Amino acid sequence: MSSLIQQPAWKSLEKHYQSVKDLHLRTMFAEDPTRGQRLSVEAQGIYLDYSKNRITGETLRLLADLAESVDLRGRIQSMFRGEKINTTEDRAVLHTALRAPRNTSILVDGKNVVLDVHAVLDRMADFSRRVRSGEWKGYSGKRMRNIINIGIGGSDLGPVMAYEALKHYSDRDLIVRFVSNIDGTDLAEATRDLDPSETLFVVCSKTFTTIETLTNAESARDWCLKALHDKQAIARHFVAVSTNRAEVQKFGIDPANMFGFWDWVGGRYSLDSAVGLSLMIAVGPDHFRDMLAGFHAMDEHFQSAPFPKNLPVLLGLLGVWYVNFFQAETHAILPYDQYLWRLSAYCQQLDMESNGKRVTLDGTFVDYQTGPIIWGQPGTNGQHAYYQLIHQGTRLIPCDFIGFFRSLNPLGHHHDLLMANFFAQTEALAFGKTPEEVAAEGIPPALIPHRTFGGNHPTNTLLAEELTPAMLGKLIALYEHKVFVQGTIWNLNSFDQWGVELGKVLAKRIAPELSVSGEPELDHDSSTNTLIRHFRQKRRSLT
Ligand code: G6Q
Repeated sequence: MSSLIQQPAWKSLEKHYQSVKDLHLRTMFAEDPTRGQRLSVEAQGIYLDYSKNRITGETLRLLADLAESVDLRGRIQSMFRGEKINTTEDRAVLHTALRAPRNTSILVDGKNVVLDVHAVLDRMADFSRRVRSGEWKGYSGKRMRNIINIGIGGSDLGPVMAYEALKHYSDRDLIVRFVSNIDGTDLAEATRDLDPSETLFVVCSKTFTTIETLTNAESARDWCLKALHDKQAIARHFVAVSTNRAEVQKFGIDPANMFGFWDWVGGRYSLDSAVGLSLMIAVGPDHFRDMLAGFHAMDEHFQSAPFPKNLPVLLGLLGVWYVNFFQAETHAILPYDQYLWRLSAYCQQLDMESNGKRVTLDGTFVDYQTGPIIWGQPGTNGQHAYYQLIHQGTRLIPCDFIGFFRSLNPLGHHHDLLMANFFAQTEALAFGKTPEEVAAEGIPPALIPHRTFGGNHPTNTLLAEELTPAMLGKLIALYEHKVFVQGTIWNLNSFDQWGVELGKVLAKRIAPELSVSGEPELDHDSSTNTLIRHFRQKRRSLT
């Protein structure tokens, strides 16, 4: 048995669960008219209402005990101090240093990394200004009008999510696109209407060995050379973001046009490093720095706020309550803001790649559930699709609702209607509609079960003033730290990703076996062998 489930706090939670699992939010709200105010907290401009969770004061107290029993405080300090808490890769975990103010000092192997961080940020800012002003010219002397980020996973999801989120603040004269999929369609569609002489590629890869990114970058280089006819053009149309100088050079990108970062930045935690270069070009260095300040403000809150008022700790512990005691399989993130339409996909990687693990830091198998499946779409679209299952399906799906007081695009009464839906959904999810209430509406008896809503579906409501760059930084840091809290409780290394590494190796073996010319020997299982042969045969007949 693992030490986690033997903790007195865990055992107390198990016992406590039995006594609260059937309590209904309807009853809890009826018994305590102040619950809505009491179970809420405001910090860093974010108002979190967590009263519509299936918890009592005792639940919160026991969850806080659990956090203390795994030394969450100590782990937070270890991360911020730059200790090598990514033990399987023997690395520090210091994405928080990427947003540390210039005058601070964080040492890794005796070196103040904050100086390096700001040196790169200054170079990025200078380059972004030159591109935005037209001072940076393409090979034929034209200014850059198109920016294409080539990257995948952590080198794509962060920049694309943040670019979409901050589009309102971006230079609308620039076309900014993101290519990630090795499917040629992605690059073909991204470039088909663009002029190579006005296009800048930002090739983003921590390792600079990722097959999708390098293949896309090579094809992008061919596309450029076909129009510009001179290898010298590459230096004006390609820049790299990477930790691997040698590979960048081998690809043909001038190291003077490379923006570095460090092995203590995980891919999915790298948006605020040079990986955010295309975002910085789009929104400008000032907005980018505002975003970093937002990240940093949340970092400080996470480090210093007492647990009962600590946003990432609260969200993390509530998540553990549902995953481990209610056995919830998934968690939905539902932003009611069109600009945040990629946030759920971003959080999906952040959470599932970090805590999708079944082995603890000590190398033993867990005997409890770990990271949930993260999913979602922006409201109100989801309401016309999958909310049905959340309301009336058989599963318990905790949800985070994220909304803003003010819209960046005030248009008639759109925003009030959006937010009316926002509030109505969490209300309906919590309280449902009883058979008696349905009957009172004059619904025929046969339809009453169909029209009844059980309610008791837990939600968190997060509200902020407006989607600014700083607020985006705060929201992302909030979810980063929530994931850390949960990884700490589950005793996981949230910062490696061996499952992703596996994928990078597997395809390399099969790629040569698909060769059109020969009939390479196959040594897989009978299903894979047959599929490959079938593919080769069909493809040959189609060429
Ligand atoms: C993120 C993962 C993974 C990674 C991509 C791209 O935490 O490690 O999503 O970001 O595989 O890797 P490169 O940046 O090295 O190309």
